[in-house]
Amino acid sequence: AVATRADFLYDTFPDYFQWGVATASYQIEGAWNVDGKGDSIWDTYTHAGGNVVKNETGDIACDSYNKYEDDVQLLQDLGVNFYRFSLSWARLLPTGRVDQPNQAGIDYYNSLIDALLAAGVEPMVTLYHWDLPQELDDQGGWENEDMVQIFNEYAVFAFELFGDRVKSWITFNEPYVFITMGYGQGAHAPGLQSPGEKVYTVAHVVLKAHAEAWHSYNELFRPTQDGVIGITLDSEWKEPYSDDPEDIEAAERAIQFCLGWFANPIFGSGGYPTVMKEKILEKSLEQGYEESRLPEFTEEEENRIHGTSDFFGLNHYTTSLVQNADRPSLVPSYLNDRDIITRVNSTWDRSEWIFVVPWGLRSLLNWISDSYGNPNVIITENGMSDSNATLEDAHRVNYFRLYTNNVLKAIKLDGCDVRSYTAWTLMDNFEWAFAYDVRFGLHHVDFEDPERPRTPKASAEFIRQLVADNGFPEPEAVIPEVLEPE
Ligand code: GBH
Repeated sequence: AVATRADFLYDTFPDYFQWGVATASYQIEGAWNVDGKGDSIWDTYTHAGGNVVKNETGDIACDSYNKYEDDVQLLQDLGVNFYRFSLSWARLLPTGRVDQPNQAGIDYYNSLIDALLAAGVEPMVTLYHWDLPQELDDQGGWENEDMVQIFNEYAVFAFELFGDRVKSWITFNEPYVFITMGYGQGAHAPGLQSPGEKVYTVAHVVLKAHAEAWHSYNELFRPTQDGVIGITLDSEWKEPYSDDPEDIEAAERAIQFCLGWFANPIFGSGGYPTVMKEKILEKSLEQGYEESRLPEFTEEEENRIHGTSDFFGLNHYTTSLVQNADRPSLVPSYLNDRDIITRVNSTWDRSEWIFVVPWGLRSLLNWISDSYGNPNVIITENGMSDSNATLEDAHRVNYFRLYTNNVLKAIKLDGCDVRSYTAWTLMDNFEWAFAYDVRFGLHHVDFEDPERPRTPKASAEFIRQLVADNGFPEPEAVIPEVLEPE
């Protein structure tokens, strides 16, 4: 019989496959104002009030600044190969600039890295997971062209300090999200609302900053430190709403406007996707602009950015359906520029904004392979939320089981070059605008208790077994199948 999309694949991952879990500094560390740390834009944004559920903050969060040894123990218990965490730029450099480092911040990350290595867990470090030092935002933040060199100096500072032990670096986490949320919708720090203009100019600066940091590592550090450095991009899978060719084209366009925006300059043909250039120019002229709201790279810049990633870092959570739509609008917006309508299938199981569509990840991995010449992909985040505090998180176990099985199918049945998988997240933490109301953790954290105790959920045991087995070995007895939704 021919296998269908819903069939579960009993097999193991390749021997080289690596497993990890992830966190980010602002979401877990707390200790927002101790030992010389500077403020970040998330300190400002949460303290301002009115921006985040219940006006919660990351002031304490999981208190990982003080409890990192507990975190390392949890990682060791899970048996994962690596831990993906991010550096708080303002803890290392309170002003954002390298001329005034904070020794306590340096000591903290040295201790964490050393504890990880002693526990047999490789550190994977993200330089920027959204907590820009406030002083740099005061100077224009990511709108400021000077950020290209300022970020590069920070990156070099981190390579010099930690690169003897850190062999995997990620420049930016999800530029699409922090730019559209922070500068488009205003739902993340720094809370600006310029969805038709600043989103594009900020992305331009971020792409250049990423490229400079990659070149610095490549030229100055790779020869002695011998690690890898890349970027993490996020994307939903966009499934055509119908088999109407216009919807098929619209779904492709939707991916280009999200993933392609950042991936085409680095992994694709270079520069922004053609469809973005065309649509945004057309809309801009209609709206009375004299030129496109999408900036252009010089040929030199385009070449400087192209090829600047040693891997394709991918964060993926969910899928949506895309329908073609003409969206004439006088209001410039990256959402309207796409000319699509997004829908969901009401039969899909969901939790908050996540619809459980496991085959969407397999489709996306195939799209990346087809579009960018089968690059080596590291899945840097994938996970499932809930809004209750249960330890019996069967829905999360189901999500991980089916999503990781689709990674396995992408590798074994489709030939996609996926090298690792990272579960989001080690423990419940500060979930940005949703604060503590939305939980993604493998471990429950009690935010009412000053000790912030961590307790494993059923999903932690599931991941531990998955890592131990390196996949899904053939079951000894026939067990009832859990079929995927179509
Ligand atoms: C990732 O972002 C982040 O890298 C990570 O820090 C985060 O904790 C994790 O995923 C889980 O969210 O309900 O319509 O308002 C995901 C970015 C931003 C996507 C908020 C969903 C809310 C959609 N997310 N967005 S809505």
